[in-house]
Amino acid sequence: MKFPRCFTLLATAAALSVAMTAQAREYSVSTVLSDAFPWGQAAQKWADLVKERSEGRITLRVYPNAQLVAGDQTKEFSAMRSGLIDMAVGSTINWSPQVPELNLFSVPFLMKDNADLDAITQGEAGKLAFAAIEKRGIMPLAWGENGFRELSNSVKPLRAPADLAGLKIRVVGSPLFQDTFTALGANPTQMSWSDAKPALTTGAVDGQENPISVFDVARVDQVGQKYLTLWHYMADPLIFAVNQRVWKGLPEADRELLSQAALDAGKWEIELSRGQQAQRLADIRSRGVEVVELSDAERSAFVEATQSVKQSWAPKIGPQLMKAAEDAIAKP
Ligand code: X2X
Repeated sequence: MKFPRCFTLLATAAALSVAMTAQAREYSVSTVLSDAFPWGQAAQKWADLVKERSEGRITLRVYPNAQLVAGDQTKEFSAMRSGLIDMAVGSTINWSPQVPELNLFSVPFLMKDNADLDAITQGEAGKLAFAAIEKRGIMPLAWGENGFRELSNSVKPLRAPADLAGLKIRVVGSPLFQDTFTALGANPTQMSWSDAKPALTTGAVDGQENPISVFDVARVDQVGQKYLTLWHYMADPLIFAVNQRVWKGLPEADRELLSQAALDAGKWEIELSRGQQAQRLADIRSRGVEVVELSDAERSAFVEATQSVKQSWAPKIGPQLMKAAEDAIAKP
């Protein structure tokens, strides 16, 4: 059959565009913090790398402020598992209610510095943590970083567990934190990050704990948090992850692309975040915040006071993972 030339051209263009739409895909990526923070920048970097390397075929659209779960950050993992969210760059704290093994990172004073954290995430313990996530219907791809969490409050410099007596401290809605701050004699109050700043502003809570980058970018000092104790009691890594149905539906080459881009974005963000740390602390000090650094003896008192938390949570984290983490840290 012979078609007029213009018709053939049109038909070809239509066929091409169908093929392109069949190939071009967009996925949602959830984060708690926006790209004003290293966390959101990690997700955006992932999206940028994926866009570039797929030549625009794959779009990762980042939805910050836990908006896909109406601000309820501890529901992010479940929403991703159910397919409501395709992907996320999420904190181990927020996912630990569904993946108890991730409480490992919240055990107070388990890791003392970045070397300890890296020894865990980059070794056997990291593999076990990823296996625990995979077992629950999510494909983990790479590590990023929110950072070591420091303690701020509006009342006084905190140097000893006794200083926390009766202080109302905002914590994330993950049960281990309730235990840690109760063990310290404080009065922990669970709430999402979106509720935290208003609660600090009105004085409904006296204090909070978050990495220096979060304290700095969110200007937590402007809501009366005048004292910041650097106690490095725990760090929450970030995890780049994908819903398993989405993952299984991808061609092998796209899986490889997404995975490598996540690894590259994670590495980039960890370096960025660590590199900014000293300047951020200097800026926080210059805004009039009294920064408390603990002596070894002062820190030991906090370690001592929270020992019970490790004992009660170790069985939930699992002996194999606990041991792998402790072995990784003990290695010279
Ligand atoms: O809610 C917090 O404190 C935050 C932003 O650090 C997390 O999502 C774990």
